Amino acid sequence: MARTVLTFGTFDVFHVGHLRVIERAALQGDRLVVGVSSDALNLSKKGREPVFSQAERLAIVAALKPVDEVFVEESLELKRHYIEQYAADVLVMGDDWAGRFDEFEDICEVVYLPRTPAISTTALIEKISDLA
Ligand code: C2G
Repeated sequence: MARTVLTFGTFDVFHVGHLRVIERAALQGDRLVVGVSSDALNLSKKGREPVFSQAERLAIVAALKPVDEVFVEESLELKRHYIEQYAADVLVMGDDWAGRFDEFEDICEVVYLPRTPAISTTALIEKISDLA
């Protein structure tokens, strides 16, 4: 039986930290499904519009070699629903979310991977603004 891995993220201003977590998530199984957070979810969570729209962020993530399927994550509260919908065997998240999804251990494995140090969308936006 193929082992399905599910991960989530905004993946705005896509950078190597995003790539590394997706590559490592894929190694946890045979099929990688990625939930990309919607523009509305991003606005409510972070108080600002993402730089790239959800359609652009979805297109970038879908084009990556380790990614088999993408969908729009509409709400943080729907994790259990998405795990069931995609029949995920493993939920993978960066360790900035450590402990936050342990409640799903009744239906799948939950793995937190270390973040890639010293890179973030926020830091990139600041760096690019300084160059402008
Ligand atoms: N990440 C990483 N290293 C970085 C930056 C990000 O490993 N230097 C990982 C995060 O831990 C996360 C993924 O990349 O697993 C996506 O990061 P974000 O786009 O910041 O995602 P976030 O806004 O946390 O959205 O349902 C949860 C949300 O959709 C997650």
